Amino acid sequence: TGALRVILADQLSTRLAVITKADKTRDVILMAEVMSEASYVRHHVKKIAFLFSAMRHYAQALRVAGFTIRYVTLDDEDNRQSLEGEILRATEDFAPERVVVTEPGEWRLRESFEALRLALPVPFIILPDTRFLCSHAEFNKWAEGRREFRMEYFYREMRRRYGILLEADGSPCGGRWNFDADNRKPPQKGLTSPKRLSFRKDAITLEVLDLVRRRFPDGYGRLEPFHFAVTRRQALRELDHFIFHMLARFGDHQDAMVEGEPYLNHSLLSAYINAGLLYPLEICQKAEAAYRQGRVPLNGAEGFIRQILGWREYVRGLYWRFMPSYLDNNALEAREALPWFYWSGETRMNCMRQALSDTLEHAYSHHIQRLMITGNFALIAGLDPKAVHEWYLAVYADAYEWVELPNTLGMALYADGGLLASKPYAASGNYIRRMSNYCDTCPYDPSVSTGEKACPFNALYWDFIARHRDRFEQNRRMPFVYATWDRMGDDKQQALRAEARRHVVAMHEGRL
Ligand code: FAD
Ligand code: DLZ
Ligand code: SF4
Repeated sequence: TGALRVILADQLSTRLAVITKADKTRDVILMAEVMSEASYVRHHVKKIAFLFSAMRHYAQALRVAGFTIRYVTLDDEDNRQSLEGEILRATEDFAPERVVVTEPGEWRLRESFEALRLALPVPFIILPDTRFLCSHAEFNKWAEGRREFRMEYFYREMRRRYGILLEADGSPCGGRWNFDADNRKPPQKGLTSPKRLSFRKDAITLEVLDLVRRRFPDGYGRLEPFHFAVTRRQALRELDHFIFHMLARFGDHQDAMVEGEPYLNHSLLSAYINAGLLYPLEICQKAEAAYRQGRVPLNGAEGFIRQILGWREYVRGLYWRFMPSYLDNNALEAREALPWFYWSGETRMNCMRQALSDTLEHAYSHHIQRLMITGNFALIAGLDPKAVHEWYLAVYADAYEWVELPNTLGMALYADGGLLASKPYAASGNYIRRMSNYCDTCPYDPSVSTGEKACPFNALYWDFIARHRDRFEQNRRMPFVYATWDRMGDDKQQALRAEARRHVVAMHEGRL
């Protein structure tokens, strides 16, 4: 055998060198469903089913294209149930001249591949992941010597490098780089979202659903209904559906939240991009084309492109630059255990219950639910960052550590001390009332801060502000917060802080 070429579950792309450089006559492609990867956190069962079905479809397409594939299913009796074990076993069986893999997306796997290198009798070649638009070297060049790593400046460079939304003279379309000021509109009454696609489940998917049902009986989340795209062709249909029907309104309601509308105008593409079914650049180019054809306004196209060309590449750059120590950050010394309702969804707080039940049901919630509901609560209640991180890594179909960790630890929890975010995303019930309709049916009242009907976000917010005064008082982006706090006077401050402590006790006792 020539080379043993390994494809991981989130590398289902045919443009990676591990495939384009393969010799169909001599090489073997290895793909393996393994328990170690399926259980290192308590993954949502839809995430496991999506990945296994997409892997099997991808392997089938390669087989049709003439490649030799060793595909190891989870149920295979000989399966050693870890990637390292399966690479070693295939090396024993095929005696390849070398083993080739694309760099994995998580530090933990990268480390164990380094150890595997020593155990393999043949050279082990780890190739760069060229699906990303900014290489490690390019990111490090940008980051070198900077004290602050602000996404906005990184994003402008990426726009220039890829010529996205630029005028002929190189200036940004519309005269500004960022149109966020036009976005973030609260939801008007009756805001709904166009119908989403649902893909027919073929024999492969049905078999995978059966496997997941049998092997993960206590898994997190609801397995069915299962609507995911599982091939590139289907994912491309999802992309076109979004560009044609949702992108025009993406900007306006990017931050809105509506009960019973988990998707609104979001793209639902993250799971597909991250697994390799879609390429980030093709998405940005299609969004730009829709703008140039006059089908979508600039604020929608720009806001969407910024998420992919900007945020997504930027968090990946930070992850690899600061791992492995990044994982241990806990700048705000948050130590509260993760309350059980994050897993069960059983809480009286309606905003939390909606975000958590969307998550259980769909392995999805949109960015503002992740950041300003579940993330904000974790921040102001002082939940332990590692526990929160493991939760986010488990429950979303798009979750891999390279993208999840900076978003959780940096953006949502400020646990990296402001490396990523210039201010903490802490908010009281008032923000949630403005941006959603969740408060309308909640037993708590967002305008009340102490007493039986008090919205827990209020006292927790003020307690957060008070307990981190030393750190945030000088923050340029929080000018009025401490003035407001000081104006409240001693009695009110004491009452709010006592109320916050009661909320934390109630949270641990499952009464919140
Ligand atoms: P859209 O709103 O339609 O955005 C378009 C695309 O932009 C997304 O598909 C995604 O690829 C990209 N994008 C948007 N925001 C971000 C961001 N902040 N960082 C990186 N890419 C972004 N995203 C993940 O892909 N995996 C995660 O595990 C993940 N964990 C998160 C955890 C927390 C606490 C927070 C606050 C955010 C997290 N995000 C994560 C980012 C973002 O919430 C999701 O990418 C988005 O909700 C996916 O839904 P969508 O495809 O409908 O996104
Ligand atoms: C997430 C995941 C799961 C659930 N299962 C597998 C698997 O069985 N086989 C595999 O090759 N990869 C799996 N993955 C994805 C890996 O964990 C992923 O490559 C790393 O998280 C790095 O991004
Ligand atoms: Fe959430 Fe408070 Fe509104 Fe209830 S009142 S939905 S807890 S913000």
